[in-house]
This record gives sequence, C-alpha cells and structure tokens, in this order.
Amino acid sequence: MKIRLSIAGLGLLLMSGGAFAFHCPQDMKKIDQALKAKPAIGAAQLAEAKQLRAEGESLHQQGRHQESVDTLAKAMKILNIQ
Ligand SMILES: [Cu+2]
Repeated sequence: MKIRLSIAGLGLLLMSGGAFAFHCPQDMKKIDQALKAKPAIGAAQLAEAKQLRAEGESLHQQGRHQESVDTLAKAMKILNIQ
C-alpha cells in the first residue's frame, strides 16, 4: 500500500511538471483575449500586463514553466482573469 502510494505520488509529480508546459500557452491565450477585449484598466496597468505577458512567454520558451506560470498569473490578476 505504501509503495503504491509513492508510485502514485511520483506519477502526479511528473504529470504536474509536464502540465506546466501546457499551462503557459493557455494562460497566454487568456491574456491575449483579455487584452483584445480592451480591458477597463489604466494605461500603466495595461502596460504592466503586457510586459508580464511578454516575460511569461520568454520564460516559457526557456523551459522555466513554473516562473512563467507565476508571471502570467500576475498579468491575469491585473486583467481580472479568473
Ligand atoms: Cu511553459
């Protein structure tokens, strides 16, 4: 039982690592859609969201998916994306 649990844990760990690779493009898509919809936020916030979006894409391309997800999450917060 203990062994079975740790194998399941390992599987989850591997899956979550791989899932990040898909998570970033999904977040970027959400951000792009929100930007296209002309969000009702200030120019400074809009610029910050765009900056974070670009940073997130760059991190994603470098394989730094966790950092990318975190960075994109900040942009999503500015844009009020759930
Ligand atoms: Cu990624």
